[in-house]
This record gives sequence, C-alpha cells and structure tokens, in this order.
Amino acid sequence: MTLTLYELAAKNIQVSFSPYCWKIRMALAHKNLTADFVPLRFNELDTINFSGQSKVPVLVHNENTVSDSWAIANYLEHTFSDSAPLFGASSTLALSKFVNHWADTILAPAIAGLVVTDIYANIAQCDREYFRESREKRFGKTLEAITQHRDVTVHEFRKSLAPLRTTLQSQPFLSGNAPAYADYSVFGHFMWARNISGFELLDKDDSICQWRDTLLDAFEAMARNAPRSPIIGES
Ligand SMILES: N[C@@H](CCC(=O)N[C@@H](CS)C(=O)NCC(=O)O)C(=O)O
Repeated sequence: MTLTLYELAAKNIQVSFSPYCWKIRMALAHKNLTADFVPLRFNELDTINFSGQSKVPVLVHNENTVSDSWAIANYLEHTFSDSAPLFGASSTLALSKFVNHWADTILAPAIAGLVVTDIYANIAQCDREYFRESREKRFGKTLEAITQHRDVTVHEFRKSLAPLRTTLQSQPFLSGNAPAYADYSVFGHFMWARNISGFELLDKDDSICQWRDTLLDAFEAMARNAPRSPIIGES
C-alpha cells in the first residue's frame, strides 16, 4: 500500500505550509497512516497536472488520484474504514462539512490578511512574482497594504473567533472529547500561519491556545516539530 501526498513547499523545501495539506497530514496521523510527501513550489505545480486540476493537496493511492482536502479526507475515511474514524456518524460528517467551509471561507481569508506579506517573504524567489500578482488581484490591493494595519486588525480577527473560543471553553475539541476532522480542518489554518509567519494570531491567554497546543502535541508532536520558516520580512 503506497500513499503519496503532493504538498506545497516554502523557500525551505522542508517547510510544508498549506493549510489544506496540514488538514490531510493530521488526518493521516489520526488514521495511523504514513505517506510519501512530495514538496512542490508554486512554479512546480504542473507536476500535479495528472490530477486534472492545479491545487494541492493531491493524494495518490495505488491507481487512485484524489484532489481537494475534503475529498481526500472522505477517501481516507472510506478506504481505511478499519482505522480511527475521522467523522463517525453521518450527522457528524454533515456538521464537519460546515466547520470545514467556515474555516476555508471565513478563517482562511482573515488569516491571509494578517500574514500574506510573511508568506511572500518565505516562499522561493521563483514563486514570488506569481504569488504577488495572484494575491494582489484576489485582494484588490498590494500585499503590503493588506497587512499594513495588522497590529490593529488582529483584534477584530480575535473577536471573530468567538464561536470557536466559546465552544472550546466547554469542551476540549470541536469534535467533543477527542479530536477529529472538524478540529483538523480549523487547525490546518493555524499551522499555515505558524509555519510561514512569526505573527501571533492569538493572545497568549486565549483559551483557543490550549486547543492549538494539544493538537501541536498530538501524534508525538508531529505538528510542533515540523520545520517552520523562521524569517519574517526577509527580502
Ligand atoms: N479546496 C482545496 C483548496 C486547495 C488550495 O487552495 N491549495 C493551495 C495551496 S494552500 C494551492 O494549491 N494553490 C495553488 C495556487 O495558488 O496556484 C482543498 O481543500 O484542497
């Protein structure tokens, strides 16, 4: 059985920083599965043309190719049904889908608005022109203008995490007493910021930190020990 996961790499090829790839790294660990990781820079993403689309993560398992982290998580759940469930009951799957969409459509752009200049600083030189052009088009302003007031905008960001914070004040994980895919779908975005930026998204005494710390330490501290980009604002 061979699993291969195509991922996104920073300037330091060992730094995996895509939030969607981190969701799958956590899902693989949850199911006690190992994969061969293939790091790609933005300018190498044509390597995954065989998947019929242009984004990572892409999972290859025997003759099957699966793209999109949600589809990959579901593929792992069905294919490796004997190992720890990522979702459990069908109602949990349905609710996890909501959490996943919230993370990708609300949380991700908010985090990007705080760290996008750090991403630019920490990706390979050959990726920078593409990254600047595509992200400035997406945001409608320069990268520098996006993060210019982040010391102020981070307070609004923290306030917007109230549903996450309030939930985690009364239970250890979004999924209840143990972590599952809903947790990983949010945590992946915190890993993105952690591995590509030194900017602190949370106040030290925020109760979300405890949840994040527990997941950093899960699976023998796999996430905590993952290589990070140490450079902030490197030209
Ligand atoms: N919905 C997709 C999103 C994947 C995605 O946006 N991946 C980014 C990396 S974080 C990517 O490959 N971007 C390529 C690009 O911007 O050219 C998923 O859940 O896997």
